[in-house]
Amino acid sequence: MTRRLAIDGGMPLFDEPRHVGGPNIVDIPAVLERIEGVLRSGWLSNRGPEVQAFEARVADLAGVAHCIAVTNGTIGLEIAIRALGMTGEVIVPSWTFVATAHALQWQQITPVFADVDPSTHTLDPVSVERMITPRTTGIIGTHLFGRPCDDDALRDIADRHGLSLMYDAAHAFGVARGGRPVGSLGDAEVFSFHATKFLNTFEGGAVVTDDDDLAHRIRLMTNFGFEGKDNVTYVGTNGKMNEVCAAMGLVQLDSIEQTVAANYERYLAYERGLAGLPGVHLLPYDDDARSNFQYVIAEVDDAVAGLTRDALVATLEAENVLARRYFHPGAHRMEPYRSLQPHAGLLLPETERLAAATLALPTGLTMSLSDVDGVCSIVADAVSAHRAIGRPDARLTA
Ligand code: T4K
Repeated sequence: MTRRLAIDGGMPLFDEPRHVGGPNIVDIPAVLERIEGVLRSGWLSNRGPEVQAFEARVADLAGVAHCIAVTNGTIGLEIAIRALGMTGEVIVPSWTFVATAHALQWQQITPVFADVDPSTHTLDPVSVERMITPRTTGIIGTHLFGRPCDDDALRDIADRHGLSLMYDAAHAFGVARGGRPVGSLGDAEVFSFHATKFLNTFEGGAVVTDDDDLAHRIRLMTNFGFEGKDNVTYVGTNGKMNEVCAAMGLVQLDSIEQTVAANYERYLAYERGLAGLPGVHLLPYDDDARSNFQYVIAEVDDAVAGLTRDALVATLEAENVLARRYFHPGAHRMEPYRSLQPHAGLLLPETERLAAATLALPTGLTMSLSDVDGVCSIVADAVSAHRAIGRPDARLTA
């Protein structure tokens, strides 16, 4: 017997909101202790011992020689783009968080949007190659939702056309592709350690690379261009991570295996709970890739499910489940790109389709397994209620 959904006047299944992006924090006492040590040390910023230790561990996990810890992923993208000498046009997905495109536009570089492969939600190499013009200087792929880009194909394109290849790895810390850790794939890669990410340092990020000269430039740019106490050799900004964030990161690094295990358990619970549901399926994880399982992404085929993605999100919201329509409507439909490139969508059929069909479901340490079961039951009830009526948006328009 189907429960009366909250959107139809029933009681919400959850009293308190269940969020996408709830922070993963395994050991709060250890965080507090380490932060107290920083506060007592008298050294709070400017690449102190915590940042240096954090950088060494991130570089090691990413399988690269250099890590430069930064204030957030967006600053990391901006600095890496500049340090790589990208100008003119750079090819990026539209199917990503808008920061990927903004990091280019912010420095008067045109983001040219390429389409994605729907099986991974990452750049489609065929579409990338089509977008290359004489003004193209680089490619930035996003390892979206922790799914690594097709690095072999993108590297081949970049090499043949003499382009820089960089990755927005905001979602992919701890991920590996065919045994190679994310971080070691592009000329440079950028992690985000925002509160909502797999590894969080409150706010934070890192640029990682194997290239000694590039790392040197990035480090200078992150600290106003200072090379020594009063010697400025480069135009720079202030992108430095502080000691408290690094302390948080160091404690969090100790528990990444636990976080992966918890995420994986929740992913499997969603897989079980949604199995066989008509028109709703999860974006699978590639068996060949090591993952952090940080994102549970569902796609709704409204013709089969009997309800649209938006109707499902509204149904969940009424039950206090705050799923997100990441990354609707696609960067090309956000300003300033919508005005500057009004026809971009014509070449992005998969992006347009995914933008209408995809939602992120709450997972991570703030969600219990029974919470996950509850979310699955709401989805199942919503699908059966809508299929019974046969009108995809019935409850939104009622
Ligand atoms: N590239 C990609 C592919 C990215 O996804 C991001 C960031 C970046 C680059 C840039 O990295 P950073 O510069 O941020 O380091 C959030 C985050 O602010 C953003 O970091 C993240 N991507 C993006 C996917 O999500 P919003 O606008 O969705 O944030 P908000 O406030 O709506 O929160 C998202 C969810 O998380 C909500 O359900 C509430 C929950 N939440 C959030 C915070 C801050 C918590 O439960 N606790 C918290 O402390 O952008």
